[in-house]
Amino acid sequence: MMNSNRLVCCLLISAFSIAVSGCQSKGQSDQPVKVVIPSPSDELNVLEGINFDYKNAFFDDFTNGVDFDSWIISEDCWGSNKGGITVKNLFYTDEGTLLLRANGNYYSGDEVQGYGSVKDGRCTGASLVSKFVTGPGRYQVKMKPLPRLGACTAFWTYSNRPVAGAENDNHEIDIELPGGKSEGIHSFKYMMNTNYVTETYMDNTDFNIGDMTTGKVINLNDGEFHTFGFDWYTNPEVIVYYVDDVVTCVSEIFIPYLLTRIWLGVWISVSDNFMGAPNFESDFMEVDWVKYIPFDESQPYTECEVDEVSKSCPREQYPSSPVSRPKVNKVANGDFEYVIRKNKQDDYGWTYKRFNGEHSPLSEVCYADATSGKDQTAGANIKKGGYLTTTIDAAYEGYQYDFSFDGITDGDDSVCEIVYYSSYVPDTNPLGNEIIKLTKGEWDHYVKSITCPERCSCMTIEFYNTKFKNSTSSIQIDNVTLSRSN
Ligand SMILES: [Ca+2]
Repeated sequence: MMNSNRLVCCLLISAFSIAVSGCQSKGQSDQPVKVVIPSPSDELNVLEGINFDYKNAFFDDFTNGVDFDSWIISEDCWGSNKGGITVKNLFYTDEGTLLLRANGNYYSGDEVQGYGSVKDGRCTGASLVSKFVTGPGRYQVKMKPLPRLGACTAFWTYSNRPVAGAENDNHEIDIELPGGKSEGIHSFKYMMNTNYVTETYMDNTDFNIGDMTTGKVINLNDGEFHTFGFDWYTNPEVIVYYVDDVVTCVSEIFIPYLLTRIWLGVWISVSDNFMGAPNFESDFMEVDWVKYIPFDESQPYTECEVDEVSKSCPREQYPSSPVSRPKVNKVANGDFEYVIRKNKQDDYGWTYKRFNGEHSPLSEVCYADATSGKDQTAGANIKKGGYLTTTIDAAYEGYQYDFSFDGITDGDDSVCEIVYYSSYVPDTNPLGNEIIKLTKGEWDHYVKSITCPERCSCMTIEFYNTKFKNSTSSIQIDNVTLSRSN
């Protein structure tokens, strides 16, 4: 970024607020007005001499779900995507928020089908596109990004115009999470800000918000709502990206100028290099509101036919009743019932292994079956030399979880071990661990409160017998749950 300090300074000089009644309409537009912004109070100033066009502002807090007149719900699959996006992953809550679900690699349900190369509902997400068109202005979303690696939580503009004999004009302004790719990792300490004017000319910043000078560690999947946004100017040509009151990027190159639309959603790329591997079952992006306030006529743009989507959802399929916000189990397939639905134990989140030196077949020392769980449901077995493990990513310092499982053992050396790592996926240098000892006897329900230690980025949950290949103990495990409690 060149000359960014000057702009950051003038943008952060002071907080100010503007009363709607004091604003004059600047020009006419056919953009619909859903709700007049009641009392905008913006932390970030606008460039001097440029005014907001409040008359054509748009605000949606999704109180009654997704408004058919404002939003297209996309049923689609773009690029060389994996599973695409569908209304079946879209919900609104009785608390007035929108929930956009992504199903990761370990989704084992059958209520969602994909549109891309993966058809069984894995690697699917959800997305909205504005029916109205937009231009230069302030774009904001208050949301909780989907808190796991591998799913791209995004808020963006998109307009793609064919050009004879050349690359398309691909005009985009993107906020995407998680970031970290520039450091060779995937992390919610980073977010990506990218603007394009063709399919290759773009300016990308992978901003490390975890390094903020406040000294406070910030992770953008912390379970709190954050306000993400960008101010898109065309005169002067500049885009200012921010989260809450922190400017994350000031771009002065490859600034879009085409009329566009607002997009938001969560989706899974064909490449794990982009956002990491989606190694989770299902989780949610949650949106409180979306705001768009155009700038006045001082900010020119080029009219064009603005792309919509290849396939959209009919009105009768829009979500019609609210749901309660679900408590997400961060452990994929913790009840093991997938082994019945899928008739296999691998590929759905649990790893069944043997310690070094154990030569009995895996099928004898660590396996799942249809009847080894609680109440003769599906469950897992761990005997001498075997160990069962699963990984939870994007679990950062200070995150608290309620952890529980059902277990039974006939021995005195059976444990559950939780291991913490500073790397974004488990490596050979754990930060520390905690052990839960199982008690010999009947089925027991084990409960533990977990707090991720300093520098934590992920953890594993493991079940095994500590006498290893000399153990005579037999463990059965079921109903493993891990949910955020702070
Ligand atoms: Ca079970």
